Amino acid sequence: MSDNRPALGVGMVGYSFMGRVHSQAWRSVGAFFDLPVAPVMAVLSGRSEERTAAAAASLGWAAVENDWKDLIRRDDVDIVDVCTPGESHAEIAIAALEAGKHVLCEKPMANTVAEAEAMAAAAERAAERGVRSMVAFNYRRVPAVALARQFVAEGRLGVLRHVRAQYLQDWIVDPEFPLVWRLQKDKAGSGALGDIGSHIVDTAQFVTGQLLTGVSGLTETFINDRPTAEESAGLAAGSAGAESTGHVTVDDAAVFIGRLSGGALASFEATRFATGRKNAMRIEINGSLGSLYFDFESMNELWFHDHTLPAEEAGFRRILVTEGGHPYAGAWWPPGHGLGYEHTFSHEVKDFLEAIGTGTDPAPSFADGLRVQRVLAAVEESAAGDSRWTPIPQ
Ligand code: SOE
Repeated sequence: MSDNRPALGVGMVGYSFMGRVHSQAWRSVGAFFDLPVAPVMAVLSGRSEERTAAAAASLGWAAVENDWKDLIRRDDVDIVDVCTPGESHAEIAIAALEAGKHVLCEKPMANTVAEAEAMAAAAERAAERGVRSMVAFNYRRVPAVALARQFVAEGRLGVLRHVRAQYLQDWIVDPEFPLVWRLQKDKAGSGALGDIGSHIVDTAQFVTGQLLTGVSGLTETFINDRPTAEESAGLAAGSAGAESTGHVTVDDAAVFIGRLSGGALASFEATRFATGRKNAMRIEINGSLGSLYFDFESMNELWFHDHTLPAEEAGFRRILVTEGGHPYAGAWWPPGHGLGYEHTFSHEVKDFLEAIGTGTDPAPSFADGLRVQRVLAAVEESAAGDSRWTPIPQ
């Protein structure tokens, strides 16, 4: 498509795992989707001069700033993409919104409910001036997850009775795995609960169209001290050579049960200690007319059981979610030539750019991010109080 579309400059803060995958999305989205605006990868910001310059060169960013405040001040930045650890989300996102920049913010949206409240209030004020904001819950943009929501909304499952959601990883099972920022409360807010539990809370609420009204939870830290890590260490960090240890200040795993606003009973499990499970983000929903099952490790598939069929022929059947008529899928490859993790981020920025271009509010909004934050806080409160039932303020 060429091209009298408005160009929108993107400024991204952070260039580690999430920065890399977001860069891939900004780079590819315009080649596959017909967008009302054209994103320009204008500026990358990071504290280390040398590393930021190297990342900008390899990821495709035109310029570099070493202070995010300078990035926000630039006239060639219309959108700020926040890919930093949670500790700086609120400050960056609020400053960007106040400067009139649209904001895409990584999840969990904040480290505390108070920060999330301030962000949601800033987003509401900004929206009055046509400034948009969205939380980067990318799994909503897996075609099979979007199809699951469609099935529920069409009534194909009938009345929902059960939601069973799990997010299982195993990357910190080794006690020698270092104390990366994701294991430090002041940087990450919480552990498995916020990092991956937030995804399954959002996915469960998105697919069912219902909100959690209360929870009862347990959290656990299995390994309390770990070798210290380099500041930039990520998920694949090694610990060789570390001479000191530091204290893990977050949960390694969280399990909780909850009740959804439509009456369904839900269970959630978020852990980094499920040996053999790498990125098993799963959800099963059982309704009066049928059931659905999804596992991200087979992300192009949705399993559907139609309970209205005679018992002799009913049963879970696999839908390969790669048809042109499936959500997002038609923009990519012919049927059967599946998608990967990175595509979910392309879909996320596509939806965000469409909302900006058409002047509509994108989802999940910062208000949605705040609701998820309240669930996380309620799980922590419950876990600290003998798993006492804890209502979620609506
Ligand atoms: C680490 O647990 C992580 O990278 C999360 O932070 C992401 O949100 C998830 O998509 C994959 O795992």
